[in-house]
Amino acid sequence: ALREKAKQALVKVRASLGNTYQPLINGEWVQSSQLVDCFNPSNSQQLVGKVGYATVEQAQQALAAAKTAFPTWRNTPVRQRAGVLRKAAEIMEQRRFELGAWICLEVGKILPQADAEISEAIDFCRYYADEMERLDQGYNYDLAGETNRYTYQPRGIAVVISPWNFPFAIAVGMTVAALVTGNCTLLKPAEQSSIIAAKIAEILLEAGIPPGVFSYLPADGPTVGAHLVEHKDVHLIAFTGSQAVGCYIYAEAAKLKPGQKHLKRVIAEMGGKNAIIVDESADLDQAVAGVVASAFGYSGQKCSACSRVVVLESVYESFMHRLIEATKSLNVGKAEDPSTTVGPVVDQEARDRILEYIEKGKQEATLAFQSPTPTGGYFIPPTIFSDVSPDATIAQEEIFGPVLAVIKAANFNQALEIANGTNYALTGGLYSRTPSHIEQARRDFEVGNLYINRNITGAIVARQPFGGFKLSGVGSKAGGPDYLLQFLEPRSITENIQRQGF
Ligand code: TXE
Repeated sequence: ALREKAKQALVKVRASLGNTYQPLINGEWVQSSQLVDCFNPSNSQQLVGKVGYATVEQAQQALAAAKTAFPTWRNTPVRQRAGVLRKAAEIMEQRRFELGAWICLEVGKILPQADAEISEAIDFCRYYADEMERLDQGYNYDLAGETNRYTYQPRGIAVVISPWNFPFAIAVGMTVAALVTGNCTLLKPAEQSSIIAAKIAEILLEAGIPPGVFSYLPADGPTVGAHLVEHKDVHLIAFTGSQAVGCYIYAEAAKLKPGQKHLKRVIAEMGGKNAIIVDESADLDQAVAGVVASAFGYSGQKCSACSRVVVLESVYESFMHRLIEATKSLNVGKAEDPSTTVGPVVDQEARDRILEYIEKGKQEATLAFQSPTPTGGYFIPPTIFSDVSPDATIAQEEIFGPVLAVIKAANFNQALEIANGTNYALTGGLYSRTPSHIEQARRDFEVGNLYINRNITGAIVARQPFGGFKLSGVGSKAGGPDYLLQFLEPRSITENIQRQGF
């Protein structure tokens, strides 16, 4: 029945392809004459819609509206702010199949994975609503004659800059975290996923977000995005995307502009070069299934994807054989086709970049397997390189495509050293039935999210706060109890309540 509903939603969404989406500023859908076409990655001829890119002037209007709305929003009872998120979650539940179909057509994600994103967004709304109500109680540390109250207040104006790879869940997660904590929020989505972001704006509007508190600004990153990052009135930037842009934002946030009286807070999630270790005691069937799902799901376009597998010498041949057999069973095709397991990559630019890495890989290592590829969209075959050196480019740089580097290790210590040997520290995995190896990995595997004997993608809100360290990110434990604190300013108020003798 669910599959049937998803199919019907796809038919309905197809009927509204080609519509135009405009920015939402101060509660109004405004007009931009700079229209940009958006095509389906599975079928590069199919127009999904047209997006009106906000101008710098419109971004400034959104900032001014946010400034005006802030005093009221910061003093709106948390229950009411949380209520908007709960209402948004309800609307997402009602529209889930339609939203999934938009994700499928705009960024080429297969329907079950698109649907999982809607669930994640709903969880973010409900969890952050509950968490903010809990934080709002603050803490009382009273002494005789003195009260001590610890409370949290919003920071001000937040800019959310979101990526295209989780165009709904990540954009919703960052946006609602900023809103429920009382910040007025401007969402600048990735160029490749502005239509699904327009749906977020529709939902928030319907859920009762007041004018000015939230604006949707589809726009070009290096001009309008950068303008927002650099603006003196912005207090906080929540970003998920590439390392280069994340580092630029971090540096820019430290620069004081004329008239700026605060330092900007940056929350940045910047990707990974994630490894799974397979030792000699691993259940190889389980390991292969986990590696294939983690490496090739959504064509490897996840910051949490497995892009390196480090295998101990004694099981290397056997693992490689099974890995290739399992990869053969993947079905590369159009994202909307129910038999597809691996869809396209997001656009021509991504495709060209990944193909360059594959060429590089052919020089650096052995091409062990490549799936057949269909034509007509931005398809890249799942690709496996074997005998990869730990310091090869394809073992060090984030490829963000369905390309897996298999690296041989002589022993477990060396495997751990190889796994830790990149600039990133996001997700990691271990397949093992050796208690001492599991213990050692718990202690020494340098990642924010470690998964033992299971695939390494798919963090669950409230259970697996998601985010890394080293060059993977800063302040980005999304979906966990620490995340909202980044959006808040803690304050302590101490009051002497002894009689003062008057
Ligand atoms: O990211 P960008 P792209 C990685 C991944 C991928 C690579 C490039 O390796 O191959 O980044 O992807 C906005 N000022 N990840 O080009 O450019 C941009 O408009 C302000 C990892 O899509 O970082 C978009 O909204 N904003 C990843 C957002 O930044 C700017 C997810 C991300 O775009 C800007 C995505 C500027 N100067 C990509 N330039 C993850 N961590 O999961 C761009 N933007």
